Amino acid sequence: MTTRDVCILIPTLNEEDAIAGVIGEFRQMGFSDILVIDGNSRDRTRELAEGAGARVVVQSGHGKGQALKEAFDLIEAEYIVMIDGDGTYLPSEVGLLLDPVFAGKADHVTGNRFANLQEGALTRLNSAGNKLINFFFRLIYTVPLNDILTGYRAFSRLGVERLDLTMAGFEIETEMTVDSVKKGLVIAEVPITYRARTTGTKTKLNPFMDGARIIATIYRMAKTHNPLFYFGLMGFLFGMAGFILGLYVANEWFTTRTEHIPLTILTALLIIVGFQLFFLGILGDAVASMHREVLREIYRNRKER
Ligand SMILES: Nc1nc2c(ncn2[C@@H]2O[C@H](COP(=O)(O)OP(=O)(O)OP(=O)(O)O)[C@@H](O)[C@H]2O)c(=O)[nH]1
Ligand SMILES: [Mg+2]
Repeated sequence: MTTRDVCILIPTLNEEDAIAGVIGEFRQMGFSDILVIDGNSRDRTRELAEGAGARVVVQSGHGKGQALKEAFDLIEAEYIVMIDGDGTYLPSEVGLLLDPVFAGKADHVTGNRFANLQEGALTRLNSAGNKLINFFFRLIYTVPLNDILTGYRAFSRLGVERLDLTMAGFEIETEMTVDSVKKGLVIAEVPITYRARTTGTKTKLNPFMDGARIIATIYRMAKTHNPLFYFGLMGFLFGMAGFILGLYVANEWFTTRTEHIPLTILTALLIIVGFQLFFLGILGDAVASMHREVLREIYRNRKER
C-alpha cells in the first residue's frame, strides 16, 4: 500500500485562497492522484488547482453532497481520502486516517476535530451545534463517535462501494456516518487537528438551516435503524399530549362537573394513537434486528468466499 493507491478528493467552492496550498502539501508527500470536484467556483479555484497538479472536474449539480457522490463514481483508486479545500485540515495528518484502512482494520475512518480544536476554528455556535448533533447521534445509533460531521475521512474500496448516498448538501457527512453504521462497516475514529479558515475564505454553511437539516436527517434515518426511538418518540409526544389534555378534562369534571365531550374523545384518541405508535416501534425493532442478522450473514458468506 503506497500513496499511489490513494485518491485525494477535495470538494471546493470558491476556495482560491487555500486550495493550492492544500494540493501542494499532498503532492510533496508523494500523492499524485488528486481530484478536485468543483461547484462552479466564481473565483480562480479551478485554475489554481490545475496549476498545483490536481485533476479538476466541475460537478453537474449543486451542493457538497452531490459533488462527493459524483466524484465517488469517478474514482477507481483502492483508497479514498476526502478533505475540505479550505485549509482547515492538515494534509500532513493524512497518515493517521490511512493507517487503519491500510491495515485492513477499518473501512471508514473519521478524523475527530475535537481532539485538537484550534482557537477560532469553530464558532461557539458551531461548536455547541456539533456537540448537540453528536450527542443526538450517539443516543439513537449507540456508536461511540465524537465527530460525525468531520470533513476529513478515509475509505477503503469496500467502504465506498457499500455506501448509498443521496443527500445533496451538508447532510452528506451525516449520511456517510449513519449509512456506514447501518451497513455494519467498521468505522474508526482518529484524533486530528482543526484549524481556523485561511483569511479570505468564507464558510458556505448556514448554522441554523444546515444544523436543522442535519438533525432531521439523523432522525429520519433512524426509522430503519432504531425504529423504537423513531416511533417511540412520536408515540411519546402523542401520549403526552393526550395525558395533559386528560388532566385538564378530569380537573374540570372533578372541580366544576363540566363535561368536555369532544375533548374527552380527543384525549382518548391521542393516547390510543400514542400507544399504537409505540407498538409499531417495538414491531419495527424486531424487524430491524432480524434484518441486521440477515445482512451480517450475507456479509460473512461474502467474506468467506
Ligand atoms: N463542489 C462543492 N464543494 C462545496 C460546496 N459547498 C461547499 N463546498 C466545499 O466543501 C468544503 C466544506 O465547506 P465549508 O463551507 O468549509 O463547510 P464546513 O467546513 O462544514 O464549515 P466551516 O466550519 O464554516 O468551515 C469546502 O472545501 C467547500 O469549498 C458545493 O456546493 N460544491
Ligand atoms: Mg470548512
